[in-house]
Amino acid sequence: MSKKLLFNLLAVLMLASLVLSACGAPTQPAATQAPAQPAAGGQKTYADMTLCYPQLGAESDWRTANTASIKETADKVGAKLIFSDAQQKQENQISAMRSCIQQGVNVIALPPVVEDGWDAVLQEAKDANIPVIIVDRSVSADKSLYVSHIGSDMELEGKRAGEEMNKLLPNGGNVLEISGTTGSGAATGRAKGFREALNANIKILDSQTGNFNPTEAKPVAEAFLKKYAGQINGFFIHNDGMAQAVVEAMKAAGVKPGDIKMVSVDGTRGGFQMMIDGWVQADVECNPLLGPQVLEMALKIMNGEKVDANVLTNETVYYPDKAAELLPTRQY
Ligand code: GYE
Repeated sequence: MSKKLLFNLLAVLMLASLVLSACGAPTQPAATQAPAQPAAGGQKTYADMTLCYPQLGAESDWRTANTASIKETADKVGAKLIFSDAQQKQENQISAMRSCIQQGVNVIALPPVVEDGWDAVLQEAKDANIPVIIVDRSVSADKSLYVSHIGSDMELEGKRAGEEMNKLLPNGGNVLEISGTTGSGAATGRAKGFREALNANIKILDSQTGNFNPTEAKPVAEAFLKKYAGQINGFFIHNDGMAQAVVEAMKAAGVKPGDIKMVSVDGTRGGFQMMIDGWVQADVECNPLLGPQVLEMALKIMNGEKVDANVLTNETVYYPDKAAELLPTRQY
């Protein structure tokens, strides 16, 4: 090294030490001052996540929107999704869950078609250390078998429907109900809440299931209109898809919009159109766009963070007066 170079190097070192002491340079080891680096195996991100979503079927616009919300959110955040469609069969959902357990997914988010019969498979997931979030409808299984439930308060929806029917039939009357899938939390809760809220002067003449499916609801509506012709003041229909089938049956039977009051559930675009056309007088909202909440909770669980045991969706009731204005803003 030349003398000049050595001199320059020393000068630089001296200057550096001067600057450091002037700034009150740390006397402690640098490591304790530096921002903590995430340790290997520390905070998980969406890129580490494989989420299993054994969807129950594709029976309604609500369901289609729910599926889209889960898929779009997983795509957006970069999580891997194992999606299946059980076509309304609980046994299909159970085998989809078993396959997810075998594949060692990080989290299972389950929208259960019915309430009962989940204990065994939930226990299997628990034994494999795979946390389960119940989404949308509820289960009757012990709460220790799953981490949380994210979805609507179905009984409250039924109560809201009952209150709307009371307002529509202030002098009482006869109503008919077409309910959702028998044994599902959505149908059971809505039926219960409706009965709790209904005024004593309103009589439920009959109630049949339409399985949340317009094709199955149509013959039920036709039979009701025939059997109870001239006696029906109101319809409580458990979702908008089935209400659309009731409208078709009413048109065919010569019933005019508003002759029979109708309260429906979901708040889909179809529901809004029926309000605009005068067939539905109140639509109780049920929000299917649960993707962001589900994915966010799944990540929290993967990181060992505490999550709420029950996360209820914030919902309202829609009426014909605002339907035309709101329809273009509806996302499902
Ligand atoms: O109301 C109906 C769907 O479980 C809340 O299922 C959901 C219900 C929804 O098919 O349209």
